[in-house]
Amino acid sequence: MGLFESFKKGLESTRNFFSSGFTRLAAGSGHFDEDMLDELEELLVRADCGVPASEEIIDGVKADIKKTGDDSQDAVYGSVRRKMREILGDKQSYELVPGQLNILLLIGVNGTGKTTTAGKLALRYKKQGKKVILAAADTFRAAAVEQLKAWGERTDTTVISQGSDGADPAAVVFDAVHAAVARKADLLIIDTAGRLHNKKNLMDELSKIRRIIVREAPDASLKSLLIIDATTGQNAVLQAEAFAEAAELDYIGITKLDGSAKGGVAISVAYNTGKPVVLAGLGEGEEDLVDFDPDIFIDSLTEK
Ligand SMILES: Nc1nc2c(ncn2[C@@H]2O[C@H](COP(=O)(O)OP(=O)(O)OP(=O)(O)O)[C@@H](O)[C@H]2O)c(=O)[nH]1
Ligand SMILES: [Mg+2]
Repeated sequence: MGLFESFKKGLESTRNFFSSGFTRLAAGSGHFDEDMLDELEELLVRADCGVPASEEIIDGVKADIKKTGDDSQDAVYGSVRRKMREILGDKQSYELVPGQLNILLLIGVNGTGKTTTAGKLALRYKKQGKKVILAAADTFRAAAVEQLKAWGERTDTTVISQGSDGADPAAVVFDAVHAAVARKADLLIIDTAGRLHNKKNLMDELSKIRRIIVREAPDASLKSLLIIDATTGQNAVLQAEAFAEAAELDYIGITKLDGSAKGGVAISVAYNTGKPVVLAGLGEGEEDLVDFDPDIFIDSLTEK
């Protein structure tokens, strides 16, 4: 399946929700007055674009109408799409820096899809002929190491772990960084815990992990990727804001866009954190991870 088809399929529920709502709104006169624009804003909020981003989109629509005098259904739809595109920004991707060790730290609350994304990314880069190592730094949950090891087997990737539960994540990261340097790996992917006793513990642990990476591999290209779960809607946005504030955050990946009617979350999260969305999870399978493309996303979210 091509990228566009994958996105279209993944975002079907959101698209149906949004475009049928839009069509219903416009059905009467085919033109938008103030009240209808308010209703359109509400529709955007309900598609999980978030209040601030939805407001900005509708302000943009109003400014366009003022400028052109065109409040027709087509013109309004075009304005909405353009404003969404502006909020998402230009396409950005996670790229490996060639000829050096790249370290990708996967962070996010429990159940969002970190381990699955780690496995999918391992497969992607193995297929490109890269030397990849996975680090099982989620030592909080009993089955976490086993889950990552299963991905290691499936993708034929070395997994660095410290067998027993309750091992120190920082010690796993220390070992993994040394292994990655010694083996001249292209990419070390670090899977971290999503749940600790409280948020402060989680953030402290992430800081500790970062300190160790920077100390042990100062020349590596270190990036962090926050994984959020689209199905949790505005909760995912709140999480992203918290991580953007407390942990150094480079990129965002959104999982479970398949089947979620909350696809607008991508717009909300980009608006509220100012960080680029680079990856989209469109299913549980090992191939169901794609680079996030704002143009394709908007074409999939809205019916052209
Ligand atoms: N439908 C769908 N399911 C996904 C996607 N990504 C992950 N999942 C599923 O979500 C569930 C949780 O994924 P994990 O990768 O274990 O999440 P995690 O963030 O590592 O969770 P913790 O280790 O508990 O913090 C699993 O059942 C995955 O198969 C996706 O893009 N689409
Ligand atoms: Mg996990």
